[in-house]
This record gives sequence, structure tokens and C-alpha cells, in this order.
Amino acid sequence: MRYRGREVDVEGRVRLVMESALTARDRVGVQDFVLLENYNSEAAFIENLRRRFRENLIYTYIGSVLVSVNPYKELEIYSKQQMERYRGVSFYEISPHIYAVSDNTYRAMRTERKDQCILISGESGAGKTEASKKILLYYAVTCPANDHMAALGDRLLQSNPVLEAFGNAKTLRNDNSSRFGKYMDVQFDFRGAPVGGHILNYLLEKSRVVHQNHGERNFHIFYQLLDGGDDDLLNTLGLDRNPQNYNYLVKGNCPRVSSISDKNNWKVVMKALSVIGFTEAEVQKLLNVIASVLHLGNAQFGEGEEGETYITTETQIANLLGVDGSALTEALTHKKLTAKGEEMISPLSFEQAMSARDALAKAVYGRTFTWLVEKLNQSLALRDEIHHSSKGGSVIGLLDIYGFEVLQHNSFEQFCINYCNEKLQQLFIELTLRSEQEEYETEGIAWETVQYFDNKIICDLIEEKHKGIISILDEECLRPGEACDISFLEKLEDRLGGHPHFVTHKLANGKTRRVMSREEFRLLHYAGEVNYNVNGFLDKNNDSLSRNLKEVMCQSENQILSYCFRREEVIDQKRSEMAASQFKNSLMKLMEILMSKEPSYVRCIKPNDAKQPGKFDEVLVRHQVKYLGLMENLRVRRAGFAYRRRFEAFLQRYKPLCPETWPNWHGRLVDGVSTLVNHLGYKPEEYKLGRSKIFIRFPKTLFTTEDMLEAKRPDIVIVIQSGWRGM
Ligand code: AOV
Ligand code: MG
Repeated sequence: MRYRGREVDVEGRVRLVMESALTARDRVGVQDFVLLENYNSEAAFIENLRRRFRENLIYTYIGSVLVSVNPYKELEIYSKQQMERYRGVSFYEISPHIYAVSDNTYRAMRTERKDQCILISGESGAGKTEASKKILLYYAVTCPANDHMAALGDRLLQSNPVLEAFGNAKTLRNDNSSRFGKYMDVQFDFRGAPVGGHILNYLLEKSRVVHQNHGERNFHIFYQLLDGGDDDLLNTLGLDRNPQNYNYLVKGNCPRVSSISDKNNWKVVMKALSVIGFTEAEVQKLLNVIASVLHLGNAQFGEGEEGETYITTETQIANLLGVDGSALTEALTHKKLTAKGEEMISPLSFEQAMSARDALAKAVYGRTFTWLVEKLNQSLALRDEIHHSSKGGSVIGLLDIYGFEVLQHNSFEQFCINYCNEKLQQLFIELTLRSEQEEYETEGIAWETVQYFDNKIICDLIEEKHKGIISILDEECLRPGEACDISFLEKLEDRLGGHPHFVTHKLANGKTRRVMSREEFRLLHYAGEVNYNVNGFLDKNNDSLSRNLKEVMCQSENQILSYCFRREEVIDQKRSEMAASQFKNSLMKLMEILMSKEPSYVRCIKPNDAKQPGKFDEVLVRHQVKYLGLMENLRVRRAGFAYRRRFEAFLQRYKPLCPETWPNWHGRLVDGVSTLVNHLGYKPEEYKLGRSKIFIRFPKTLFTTEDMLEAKRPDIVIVIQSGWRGM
């Protein structure tokens, strides 16, 4: 480190400028955005992200919120040694990391005895799932083990490859895109050892089972089975290795993905299933189901002379599904109606039969996925024998959902996915604002409000009772025969036309907007505009399987399927909740769960659309910074005070700078801090002392103090600009 000269800062103070501090800050930016001098400037914000990204420093804080930029390459920052570095170390004393968030959350749970949750958000491909896996790994490796549940950590970790095999797929946005939402609770006992886990899954994108857009794939498991399964297995399942031979796998024309080894992943998944405790027989039944879906897609339908539809079902399908062959054929080609108490059977048209078949494939796959999650939950469940020791323990919840997505063609699935992201953004807004306000309140410090764009208006547009899009969709689904996708769109226009976030081709003056098709409505989401094509909305919301097929399926000899298709469902003729409403209600419950916990945030940013390392697409990044509300987040953080730290931590760090506090302060902490800052020359407007923390208004104040510390104790790690160290 070289002395470079003197600098007069804005407060007129002269200070020494040390080269290493300066160059480091210039090169790697600041590790916490609140330390940005020009915190109102979006350009400065982006520049800071870019500098850090260039140096492979993908993590930066906004106060306690972690911003993460997907590096699209393996970084050497996730080793066990790195985990050790972060254990028990406070946020501000070490470079930002997902492990720091994990550790802080864990310690907050332990010390405050309060349930925590970590909410990970960002658009498709931004790195949410990777982040959630790193957090889980951190806990599995660093937490003490419970004697009774020593292997729990393993089972927790192994649940991921299984869920990903069945619930993730290659999309245009992400080679390993989550096609379901996941909320996982990790339960800890009073000693802080993980003792149980529970997964809640949200709306799997089932339509992918029967159709994929160009360049996309079906769920990974199909390709894994074909590539990795041994010859004997494939023989018994009647499958050959080429994915292109299966109708349900060829639509995207993308059998292989360079970044994915289906063969290796197959091994990983099979191993995981056994670690989790699946028996061989269960695995066999699971694979029968997977194979049956592939065979279903290949079933040949023909049209007879009388217009009736027949199916050349190989007995294989019925065998794999464990059902009677002729009953299945009958159910795939006929419908049963009850008129005036009498049952009538009428043949399905070719189209109808095809869609009955697709509905069956989707139902079989979707329900099997739910079964899988239940099995995982059984394996992760808190064991009775340790129930007593877990009393007084707490929970950390991890939320990893499907990210916001805009495709060329957006349908019901994107509508649900993007709605889910709106809800999460809403929670972020409520909680960051609220918690910030609360902190000033509990510490007894006056503060001023910062304006946010509140996306509640969009959530309401979608979910409001009787008025929202989902209600209108349900209404239309309850008018079978009369309603159709277009009548749904017309109703939306009628009721929602003029809403500031809703647009269709119709203009208020009766003219039409030429850029939009007559089958679309546009929502102005917090994260951008999306055009949704209403085609298929009613069907997908209805999500119905004919009674015929249900009857056949509930007699299956495959225990997975007989578990998934219950007889009661056939007997009970009551309409079950429709897909979007069900999703809405499950999200409401999720919000309640999350609100009851102390949240931490990870905001993931996608640096480019090409999935490439080293590429920082400024336009793309700026857009995300905007809609994630990061600038407002920063402003709120800065509106009051840029920086805060508990008295003991502050004193501990800076006490060498004052003879009265060095080496030890024996009085009250608040007096020690007061003595220290007086000695340092802090002006009254620069800081405030709360009940347990010191709040510092300008980052510069802290920079100066840090520089002094470094000048005095060159051996001490520079805190503020230490991002580059050891990473
Ligand atoms: P997502 O979960 O946010 O998208 P992922 O976590 O699946 O995104 O990340 C996408 C890909 O980016 C991964 O498969 C990795 O190749 C890469 N990646 C992400 N984070 C890291 C990291 N920290 N280090 C190295 N590579 C990373 V979606 O589920 O589509 O919304 O629905
Ligand atoms: Mg994901």
C-alpha cells in the first residue's frame, strides 16, 4: 500500500488517500450498494454491478438483500473451506456471498428463536434454483448432525436431483428450468441440527408432457431414462433409445442439450431415489408410469368408416399402467354421459380422442409428480423418536419458484407463472418497506418514506374476487357448451377494458390496435409487458379428465396410480376447484406462511440471454434492476441511514482508533460507541445512536473510518472494499 496524497471530502475533512484502498474500490466496486456515493444514479448502480461481475464477484448487497448475477460458469467459491470462512461471521465483515445469507439466517433463527425464510426471486435463468441448492448444501455441511437423523442432510440434498428430473426441463430461457414452484421447510432441533424437511410444490407445467415449443424439451426424466437405462430395463418397458421416436419428445426437435448429460444424470437420480428410501419395486412402478406416457404419445388413432375412432393400443400401455386393455381403449375413444338418470355411451371424434389421450398423459404425469413429492416428504419427515428434541427448534423456509417469463407465444402456463412472480414481488415490497420502518421504530429513530411502485394493482387485476381475470375465467368454465376462449376474452374486455394494466386489440375509441391479435390480451406486469393468447385457457383451467378414464385409472394395479386416482373422485360428482383458482389459493396460503417468518432476500439477475459467461448485457440488466425495484430498495435503505451496525460489533472493529476504547471498553456499549465516534470527529448529523445499533447516514463517513483503520492497522482486512479478497 502506498500513500498517494491528501483528499478533501465533501464535509471539508482532509484525509489520507491510500492507493490500495482506492484502486481496490475502483476495480471491484463496492460490496454494498448503500456505499455508492451516487446512490440515486442507476448508471452508477449498473457500473458497480458490471465491475464486480468482471472480477467474478457475482454477489453484492443492498443492506441485507443479496443481489446475485448469474456467472454462467463454475466459480471456485463454493468449497467447504469457503463455507468455513462464513460460519459465524457477520455480514459486513466479509465479502458478500450466498453462504453469508445462509449463515446469517441460520444464526438469526438460533439466537432469536424465530422461523426464517429465504426468498429467491429473479427471472427465468437468473440463478434461483442454483442459489437454493447452495443454501441447502451450506446447511447440510455446516450444521451439527442430530444423532437420530444423521443422514437427513443427505436426504435433503438428494431430493433436488429427483425433483429436477421430474419437474425441470430445457426451455429457451434456461437449460434446467424449474417448471413447478417449490417451497421447502428445513426443520432444526433446539441444538441447531437439521431434523426434518417438508416440500410444498406448486402447479407443475403439465402441458409440457404432451407439447414442447421449438428448441425446448419435455421433462428431463424421459431423456434420462432413454439414455441411461440399461438394455434390460428398456426392453421390459418396450422402449428404444432414440427420443425422436416418441411423439411426446419430438415437438421441440431438441433431443440433446450440450450442457446436459442425461446419462450421468440418470445415475444421479437413481442413486438419489435409493438414498431417499425408494424400494426397487417402487422405482420400477415409477418407471412404468414414465414409459406409459411415452407409449401413450405414440398410440395410433384411426377413424373408422362410420366416423368412429379406434385405437391400435399395444397392450403395452395398459400393462404399464396396470389397467385392463379393453377398458382403456373404450375409455380413450368413448364418453359416458348420464342423461335423465340413464348412462349413455357415445363415441369420440378423432380430435376428441386425441385430447382425451393427452389429458390422460398429463394427469398421469402430474399426479405422479405429486406422489413423488409426498414420498419425499415421508422420507424427510420428522421422526417420532426425535419429536421431543425438536421442541424449541425452528424452521428455515426456502422459496424457489419459476421465474418471470415472456415467450413468443404465452399461454395459461405463463399467465400462472407470471402471476406467481407478481405475488412474490408484492411480498418483497410489503416486507422490505415494513421491516425497514419497523427497524427505525424499534430503534427509536425518525425516518422519511420513499415511494415505491406498488404492484398490488396488478395482483388485484388477476386475483380479485368476482372481478379479477381468474374469477372471469372460472365463470366462463362454468358455462360449458356456451363459453369458449374468445367469449372469455370478450368478457375480459367488457369488464377490464380501461384498466391501466390491461390491454387488448380494442381501443377505447372503438378502433382496433393492429399490433395485437384478436386472440390476445396484454398484461403490463411489474416486470414487463406480456401478451397472452387465450387459446386453450378454458381447457387448461378446467383440467378435466373424463369420468371414463378416471374409472379405469382408479382400478390400476400400479400402486402409484391407484394412490393418485381415488375411487372417491369418480363417485363424488362435485366439481373440483379449477386450476387457476386452486393455484391462487395455494399462493395465498404460501404468502401466509412466508409472512409468519422473518424473510431474507436473494435477488437474482440474468446477465445475458445467451447463457454465456463473461457477457454483461447492460440493457437486459438495467431492465431487471428497474423492475426488481432495486433502486427504490436502495433509496429506502439510504433514506434514513446507509449503514447500521450493532454497538458491540462497531466497537469491536473500530476500538483501535481511540485510546479510550482500546484495548477494551468496560462501560456501557452505547457510551463506548459514543466516546469512539466523538474521538473520530463524527458530526451529530452524520449518525444516530439507536437502542442497540449505530446508524450512519453517509457511506463516506464509514469509508473514512475504514481508511483510518487500515492506515493504523495494515494487517486488518479492509471491510468495505474487501470483496476481492479470497474470492
Ligand atoms: P432459475 O432457477 O433462476 O431459472 P437456474 O438456477 O436454473 O435459474 O440457473 C440457470 C443456469 O445458470 C444453471 O443451470 C447454471 O448453469 C447457471 N448458474 C446459475 N447460478 C450459477 C452459479 N452461482 N454459478 C454457476 N452457474 C450458475 V427458472 O427455474 O427457468 O426461473 O424457471
Ligand atoms: Mg429454477
